[in-house]
Amino acid sequence: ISDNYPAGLYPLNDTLLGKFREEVLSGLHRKAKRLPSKYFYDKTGDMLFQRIMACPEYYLTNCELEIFQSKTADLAQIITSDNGTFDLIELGAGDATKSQYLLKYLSDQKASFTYMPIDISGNILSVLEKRLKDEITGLDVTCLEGEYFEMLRIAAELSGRRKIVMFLGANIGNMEPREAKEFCRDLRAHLAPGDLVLMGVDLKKHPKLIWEAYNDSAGLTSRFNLNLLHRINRELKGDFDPDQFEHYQTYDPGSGACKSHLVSLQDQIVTIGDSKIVFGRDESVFMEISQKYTLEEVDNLARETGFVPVYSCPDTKGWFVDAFWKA
Ligand code: AVI
Repeated sequence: ISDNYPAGLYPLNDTLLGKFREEVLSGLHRKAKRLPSKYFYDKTGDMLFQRIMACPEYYLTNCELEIFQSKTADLAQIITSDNGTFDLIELGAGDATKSQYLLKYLSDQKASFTYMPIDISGNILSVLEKRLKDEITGLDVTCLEGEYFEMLRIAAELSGRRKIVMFLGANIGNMEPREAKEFCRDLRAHLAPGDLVLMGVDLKKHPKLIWEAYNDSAGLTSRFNLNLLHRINRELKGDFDPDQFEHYQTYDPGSGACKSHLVSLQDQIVTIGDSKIVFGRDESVFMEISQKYTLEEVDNLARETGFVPVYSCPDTKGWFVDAFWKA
């Protein structure tokens, strides 16, 4: 994930474009073809993701919003429980839709802290900084533009206080469980004993609800996936015919793996730059994992990666959790 980049960074610079090409081609040359979902987020992808978050089937955003709006005092209490000063760091802050409620509450309580949003897009950060400063008087904001872990190192140097690191929105779910573990271990290595993590995780629930969240009736998730083919055509000189691919979603209630695929509707050869890729009819390309966990599995993930789970804050339906882990 450290070389991941969040929504809003486009067009890609030459280095990132080279990486994009390399990852797309190596994924499509594998026996079981795959494409990296981190590239979903170009301008159209960002817009589609905003629309997904607002669509009736995609419950995740509302569940986490409910936690931040109605359990603000609980969250704030854990953060301020040791009476010391702290800094609040958010990985991939985006527009801080959820965390702003916590920031406002802590600010109103006269807590002394700096909010440090980390994002690779300076543009997003400057918009965020202006908005928060306008809406929350006296809020101390230090934006950190760059890779998550590199910026976390800088945050630690700047801060010298206890760090509260938020990683919200079920972003951890877009990593395979093995990658998620590696990410959490890396995160732990960047923290000091006593620091806290607030991790937003989508929970296992009735399989139909999960499946429908990724098969919305307006077809937005399908467009979100197919948009990557359009992006490859535009940025990597490809000639995909997106009409010849169909979105196919699976959810395995046992493992909690919710996976999206694109299925080739015919035998076809696609050119990307100088490379030719052969697709058989019905062959699928694995696009994205949105891993779901039980509360117990969330606690286990914490323990296996060097944290102590301290407090779980689920929404009222029990569909989503924001969990505090202590380093
Ligand atoms: C960003 N991420 C947590 C979303 C998810 O639920 O996995 C991305 C997404 N993919 C399809 N719909 C939403």
